[in-house]
Amino acid sequence: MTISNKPAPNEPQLPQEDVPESAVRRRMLKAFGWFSVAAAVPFVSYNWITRSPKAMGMLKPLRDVLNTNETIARTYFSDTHLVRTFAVDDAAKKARVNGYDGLKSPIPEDWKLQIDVPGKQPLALTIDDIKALPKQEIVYEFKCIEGWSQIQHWGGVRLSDFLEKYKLGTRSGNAPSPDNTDDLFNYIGLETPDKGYYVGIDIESALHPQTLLAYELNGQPINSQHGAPLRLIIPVKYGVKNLKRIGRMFFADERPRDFWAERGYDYYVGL
Ligand SMILES: Nc1nc2c(c(=O)[nH]1)N[C@H]1C(S)=C(S)[C@@H](COP(=O)(O)O)O[C@H]1N2
Ligand SMILES: [Mo]
Repeated sequence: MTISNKPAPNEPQLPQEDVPESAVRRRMLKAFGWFSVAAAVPFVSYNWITRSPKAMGMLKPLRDVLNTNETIARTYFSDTHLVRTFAVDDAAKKARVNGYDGLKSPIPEDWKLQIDVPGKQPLALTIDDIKALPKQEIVYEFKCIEGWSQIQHWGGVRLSDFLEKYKLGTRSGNAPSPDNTDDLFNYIGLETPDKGYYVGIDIESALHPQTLLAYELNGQPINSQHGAPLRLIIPVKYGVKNLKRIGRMFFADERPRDFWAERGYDYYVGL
């Protein structure tokens, strides 16, 4: 390479070969082509935004941007965003009770966790099936959007262990895997047996390592007010998402209906 081939500092960094004139012109035309594309982008996107169907009262592309913010707030299978935990002795001896929707009828005597599996027979699991999985305990600050919080001690199984064991939450029917997050449904829906209370949980928060299917409070089986026989404990969310007395679980890409979101609260309600 000779000195004369080196471009001056403020010249475009063209390849160091001999370029015939016609090729230079072609490059300039190409560059101009890209420039016009770039210049047209604002007009095209403006048209695209204003012509798109409205979704949830917002223009869809704008709503998608907001959903992307949600995505940023989530971390797939991450162990690095754990909520603060406490010693068992720090837990309130008597946990506060709040919310009776879906709990007004007696617990069905033949209670089983019903799970809809797309394209397959539904599963019906007993509490013993759930207790057969490794037990996990957590002591953390439970927070209700109404303004109170309390350190509570819950026990159960990791929802992620459960989904892995029963190969749930994926389109393929394989166990959820961090290597194939495209295979995951976007949401898990949960409802009480009488469908009086229901929540939708984004799959990332569902798979969070501190999210439990809980059957114990302070080392004792959960009582009916707190959600016997099985409830969701999801420390990365406010209390509203911690559905008591789970009757049915299902998977969906669209947001499952959500009791408090329908009444004006944020759907995501993450901490
Ligand atoms: N089935 C059911 N689950 C529910 C509710 C409810 O009304 N019904 N209330 C939610 C709210 S707002 C809170 S703060 C917590 C309270 O749980 P706790 O009663 O165990 O304290 O449950 C959540 N789960
Ligand atoms: Mo709450």
